Amino acid sequence: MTRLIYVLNGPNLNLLGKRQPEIYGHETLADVERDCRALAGELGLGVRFHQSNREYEIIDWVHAAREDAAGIVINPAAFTHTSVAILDALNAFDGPVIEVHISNVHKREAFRHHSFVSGRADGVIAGFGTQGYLLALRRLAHLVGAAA
Ligand code: DHK
Repeated sequence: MTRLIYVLNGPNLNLLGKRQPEIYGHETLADVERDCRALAGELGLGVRFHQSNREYEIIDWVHAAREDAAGIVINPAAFTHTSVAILDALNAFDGPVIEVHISNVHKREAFRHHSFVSGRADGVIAGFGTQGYLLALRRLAHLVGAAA
């Protein structure tokens, strides 16, 4: 059975590749999605990939994940540092959650050093660029016992 992983992306990540490339790199979110799908196929995982600039949509996808997902990769972007609501939604999800940040948030402004989501995440990846998503999928494949 293919295990389904939700890969959720927060605000401004639709501009990945164009926005502050010195921090977030030159890859677009479409590139990230393509690479996630390719790796997921190798790992025996399915992927549902979403991005939104609206907090409630991310919350709704976490609720949807309760129905059919084995795990979640989430880059909440700026909501990382502000959203108790996303934390609460993730607390209502039973499977493993990996939090990803493209940049090393700890090397940046002090307001980026705190994450509400880390209070729920089973692992946190920061500063590995967009490769962080792939590392997160590999970890989830291990945690959910994927076929490959
Ligand atoms: C992305 C953002 O948009 C910021 O608001 C976060 C995160 C960091 C990232 O590194 O992926 O602070």
